[in-house]
Amino acid sequence: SPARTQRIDILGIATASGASVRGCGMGPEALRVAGLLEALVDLDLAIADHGDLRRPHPDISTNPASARLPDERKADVLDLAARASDAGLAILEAGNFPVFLGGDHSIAMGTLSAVARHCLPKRKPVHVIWIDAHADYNTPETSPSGNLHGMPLALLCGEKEFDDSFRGEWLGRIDPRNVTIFGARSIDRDERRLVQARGVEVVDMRKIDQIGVVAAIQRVIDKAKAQGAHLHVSFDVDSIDPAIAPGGGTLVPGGLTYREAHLVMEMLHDSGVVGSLDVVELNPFLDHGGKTATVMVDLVASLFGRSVIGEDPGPVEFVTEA
Ligand code: B3U
Ligand code: MN
Ligand code: MN
Repeated sequence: SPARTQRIDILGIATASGASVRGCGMGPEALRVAGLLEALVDLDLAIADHGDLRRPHPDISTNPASARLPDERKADVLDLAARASDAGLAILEAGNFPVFLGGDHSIAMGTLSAVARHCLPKRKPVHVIWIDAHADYNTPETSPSGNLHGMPLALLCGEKEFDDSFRGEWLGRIDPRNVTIFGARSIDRDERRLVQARGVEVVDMRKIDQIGVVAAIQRVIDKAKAQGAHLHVSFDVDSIDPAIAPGGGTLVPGGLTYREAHLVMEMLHDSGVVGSLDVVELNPFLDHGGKTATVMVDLVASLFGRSVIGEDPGPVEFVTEA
């Protein structure tokens, strides 16, 4: 998606404080070890690595003895979100393309608020494609787990059930009608009611099976293009089938295949509307010898234009439903 001259700026947010399973705080480093930077250099892209944001104390991801209380974990999440928001905004204002490496999915509070702070004053709408097995649209009321990585979209979309302690740049920054959850197969009962009431588009696995991944992703692209929007891609590794991507803490069977996931990234690249990316929930401790990290590196390369033969196969023709 980015113009050839646009630099890609990598920022890790090394935390698992929004999750209950330890390990995804190691995600950014695993993605680097798996060759993320080399893959982008290979595509002749300019890159800068800003390193990782982290809390000064041991994260729950690295030190069982420090397993933190819910209030402390919440403080971690909010602090990192605020810092990711400012750092992300600086990257965008410099004209660069931010790639945010999680960390658990709570980091999207910060990353998407950065995108909103950059785009909305310029009257550029923000669209979000949330590629995930889950909807991450719980509130403290609806959440069965209390884990904040299940709540970032609800906060960003301005749900009212968050008390004042959750205030920050993220609150209500995103219009729920500009959000598509893609690849969903596990949504909690009350969470589903909220998503439906707010007009969030949910492309669940059944829909992908029925209409096909090409039509499903093309609809998202068409919607974003029609509005001249900045499209933010928030990619949770658990969207992919666990057989291919075992390195996650909340796996759900029946996910995207390797080929579906790549086609999604290739079509998003060709659309030219993607302006920012999260790669979240990679848990190197649960991964099988870097298998999931490697898949994610390849998927990011596809989003930035890697192709087998270097030729666009041409326009896709199909009939969409009204
Ligand atoms: N919806 C459940 C499960 C979950 C959401 N996101 C992840 N897991 N990674 C919850 O806890 O909110
Ligand atoms: Mn998620
Ligand atoms: Mn998920």
